[in-house]
Amino acid sequence: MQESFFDFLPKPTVILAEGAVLLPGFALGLGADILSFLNSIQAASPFRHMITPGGHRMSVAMTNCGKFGWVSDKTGYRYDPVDPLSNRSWPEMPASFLKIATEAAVAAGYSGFQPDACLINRYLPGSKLSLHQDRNEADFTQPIVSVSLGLPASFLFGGLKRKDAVKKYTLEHGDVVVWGGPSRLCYHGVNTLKTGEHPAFGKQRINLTFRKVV
Ligand code: MD3
Ligand code: FE
Repeated sequence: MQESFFDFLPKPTVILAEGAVLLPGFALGLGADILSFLNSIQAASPFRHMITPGGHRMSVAMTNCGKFGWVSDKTGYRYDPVDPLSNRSWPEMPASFLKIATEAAVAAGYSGFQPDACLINRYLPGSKLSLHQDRNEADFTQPIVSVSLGLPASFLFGGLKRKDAVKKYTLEHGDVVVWGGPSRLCYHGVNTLKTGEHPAFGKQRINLTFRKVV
């Protein structure tokens, strides 16, 4: 791809909506670290396609690290301290994951964010995530921090009602978004991932979402 003079300038923070702060490239330094931790995490708790309460198999593959993991099956959604595939605790949250999440929260104005769950989503070309709200957590005054790696995605960001208009944003490798305040319960989703090749992550997109569950 063509390089330009401007590639060397840091991209400024973008306020997507009240409480939703995009920090472009905030996690760029973490790419290699994340790839090696992903290998050890998925050795203990492999990526799997969860089943929604409606009986559909999700196209996004998921695993977790941290004290709690997000799980879906025919009985519903929940945060579980045990991986149902291994019947063991989820892999520990790496210190570098925790550090980037808390530093991003501080940069967006949320001090004291102590995530106890990290959901790891893997998108291959063709994967998508339908419009939804994240409301299985106990305290909605706590933000969610998301880290995007690998192939870019077209992200959909709506309002507090499912039928509200959605805006599209491209989330690129290294981008971090902090979703708090009035944006915490907004509907959101990810359009079908397009084929591509990322130099470090190959034909996939990885998204980490850090949450305070209890
Ligand atoms: C806006 N993940 O795991 S990250 C999810 O790219 C999820 O994998 C998407 O939605 C992904 O639940 C989107 C951006 C995101 C995460 C949480 C939010 C946006 C949010 C919570 C509230 C509002
Ligand atoms: Fe979500």
